[in-house]
Amino acid sequence: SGKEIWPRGDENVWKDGTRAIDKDVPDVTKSIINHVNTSLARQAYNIDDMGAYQAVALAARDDLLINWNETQLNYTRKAPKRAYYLSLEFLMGRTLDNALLNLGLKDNFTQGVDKLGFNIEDIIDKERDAALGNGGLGRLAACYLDSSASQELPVWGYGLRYKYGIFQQLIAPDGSQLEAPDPWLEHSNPWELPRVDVTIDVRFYGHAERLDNGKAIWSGGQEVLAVAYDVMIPGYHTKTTNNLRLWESKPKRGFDLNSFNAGDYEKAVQSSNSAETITSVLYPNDNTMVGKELRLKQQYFWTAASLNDIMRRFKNYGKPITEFPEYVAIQLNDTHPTLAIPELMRLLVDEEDVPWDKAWSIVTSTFFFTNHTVLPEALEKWPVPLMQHLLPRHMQIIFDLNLTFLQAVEKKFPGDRDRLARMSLIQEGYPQYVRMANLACIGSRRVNGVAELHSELVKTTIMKDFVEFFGVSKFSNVTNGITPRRWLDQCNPALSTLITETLGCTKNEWLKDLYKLEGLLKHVDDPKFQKKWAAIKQSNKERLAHHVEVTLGIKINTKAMFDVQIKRLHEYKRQTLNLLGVVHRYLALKKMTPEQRKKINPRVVFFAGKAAPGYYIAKLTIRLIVNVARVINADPDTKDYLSMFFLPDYSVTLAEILIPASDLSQHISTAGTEASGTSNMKFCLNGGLLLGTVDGANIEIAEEVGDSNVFFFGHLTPAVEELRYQHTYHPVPVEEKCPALAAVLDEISAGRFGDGSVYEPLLNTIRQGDYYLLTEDFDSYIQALSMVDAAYQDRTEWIKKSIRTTAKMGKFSSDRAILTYAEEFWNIEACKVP
Ligand code: T68
Repeated sequence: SGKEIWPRGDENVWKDGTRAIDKDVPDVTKSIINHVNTSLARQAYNIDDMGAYQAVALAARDDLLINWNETQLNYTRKAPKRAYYLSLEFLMGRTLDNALLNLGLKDNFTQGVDKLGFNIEDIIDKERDAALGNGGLGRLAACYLDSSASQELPVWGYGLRYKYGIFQQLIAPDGSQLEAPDPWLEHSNPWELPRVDVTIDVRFYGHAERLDNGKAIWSGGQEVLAVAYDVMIPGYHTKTTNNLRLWESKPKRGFDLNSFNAGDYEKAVQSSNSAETITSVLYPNDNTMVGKELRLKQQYFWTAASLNDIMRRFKNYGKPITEFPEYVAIQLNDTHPTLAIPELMRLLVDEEDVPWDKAWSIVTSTFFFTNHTVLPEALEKWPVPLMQHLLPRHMQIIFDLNLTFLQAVEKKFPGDRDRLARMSLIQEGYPQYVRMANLACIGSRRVNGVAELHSELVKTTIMKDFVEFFGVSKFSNVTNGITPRRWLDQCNPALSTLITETLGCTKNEWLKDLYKLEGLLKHVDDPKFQKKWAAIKQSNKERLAHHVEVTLGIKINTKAMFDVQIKRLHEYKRQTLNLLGVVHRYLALKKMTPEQRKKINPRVVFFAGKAAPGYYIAKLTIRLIVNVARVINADPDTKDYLSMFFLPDYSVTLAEILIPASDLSQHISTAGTEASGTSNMKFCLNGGLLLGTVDGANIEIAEEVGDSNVFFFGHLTPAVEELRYQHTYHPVPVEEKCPALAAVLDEISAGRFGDGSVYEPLLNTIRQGDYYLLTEDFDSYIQALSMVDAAYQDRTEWIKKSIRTTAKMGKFSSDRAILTYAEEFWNIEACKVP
């Protein structure tokens, strides 16, 4: 297999011209100056930090591109099996620092930039985050791309090039969240490569006319153009530089010339506007389904463009279509790309003339499906009338698949009508709905959850019937991971250096085999090592305090314990529990004498996170956090012992400052609701201790570090269902169930933190129904917080716990996770660039 590819003209001239250079410092400065002069048309006397950032980025990009080209050529030549990661979200954050570290050029660039009169950290700080994601799901996709490239795996990402990423969060004077657009492409983006020659036609609406043998012709409607933008994904210390292809929507034929010529200019641009709208904005919801037509359009636009592109590349291999699954594996990141399943059926049956049953066997050998949540409100379902209108051919295919599938279910479980109704791809009613998880499941070779507990819950709840039908071996677990390059080496360089010195291997070695961190264990009891460890944490806390002082104008006591909860605002994540815990602590402090207070260890509690713009209770939670913080931080009796901050506009970049600075982080979802969590891993990797419920990946973290190094509290998953039943059918007032919590709620209602009536809807979620069981977990939460306090008193013991925690994080490298996908699901191998 594989292809011989020859250049035009003299091969040696070509080779010579494209030879990659290991840039030394003079090469770096030359390259930067060249970009200042030519790409930016500026000169030494009129270049500012922003201009310098652009020139430095272009200089780094040159190296990425040479590697990227070689990598892609190598894939074309060797024609390996490839995997594609389809995700509507890639939460990349900044690129420059990561690119320089991966290229091994950070030191030379630091020196070069210095010679030109700039500071590398200031330049790095000019870059805007690429925030094309909401939270964990999108950041996971970004970590997986880093690991794929670092492990030299032939993996491409496919997503959308949103013009606006996740909204910017502002805090209004009354404390509530305001949203502003995120026009991240305003200053041009050096990390993307427009591929105006790579385009795909995508059809919407129109009609589908059935022919013989299950085939059909889909015609009419609207055609939109998908244009490719390629983003380079460098591996760590390897030539392999993979591709993330993002699609932008464009009108197919400029504007409508007929209307234009008739003088109706407005109508002439209307269709072009509606085409461009498709990729204009990322939907800002996390763990909830919002059934908007434009969102479904995004999903189809992206899956159709990606699949056509994949098919075209496969055809270049020159293999028979039946071998498609031997060369292509496609991972579906949640149900968002599920339309890829009927789309591949359409391509095979309608366009490639493959018989229906053969097509289905190709499809079900190609796709793999990752589920990220068992929350009912997040499970995607689309109204049949909407899908019929937008995608008439796909609706036919789904109905046809459903018929055959239900016949097979009936055969295996004769007469079980309830089972048929549950398993059907269609939920009956007015209107009917298409159940995307059911479709993703039957169309995929394997289905996986993202942590052990979550994968068990997938099998026993939402996919129970499917386990009984397909057998349990179709369902498995791949615990999430994080890239230690960004989440340790890049965000915590001092700790990275100390680890390298201590382990006695190169940085490259432990960053690519994170289990090597266990080597730190022999140094746990070494006082000199402990001191260095503690000093790094301290300086990271000072860096955070400095950042808060510069951005918010507030001074922070860096001797206090830094206690951090940063994640999307969601009732199931229970930021409210944390907040109410802080109020409880505040009230207790107020009751103490000054002498008693002096014995208390000061604590600073940080919150950050965005709320979906339409999520009323989540937004109210932010407002209450901000207003409680104002009162607490201004109280002269207590402010030396307790303060609290809500840091606006949480982002990957803010996380990179917060995570290395945390002594303690909170992951306190109601048991059974957080599929995995990944920031828990990031905090622990940076030596922060974990306070959490027995949920998601917290459980596996505790298994690794040992129960004595984490703080667990709260009810376990099996109890949750029964407790909810009790709350619904035999409710007990909060005053009886949990007096300590009732007292806190009463203080808020009484107006201690501003007009209490504003917060009644939030407080009532606890007083009535209490779906997320705060009243059940509050007492044990407060108890866990006291244990944290006690543990922090013995600082040496705390530092030892911190070292042990980092040392046991090997399992949570995204390299381990991606290699599991590669070996157990995709059946692909590393494809090294010679
Ligand atoms: C998260 N899910 C899980 N969803 O909540 C988290 N949802 O436990 C897990 O660690 C992470 O995925 C990675 O597996 C999300 O982040 C979304 O962002 C989302 C976006 C759109 C629609 C639904």
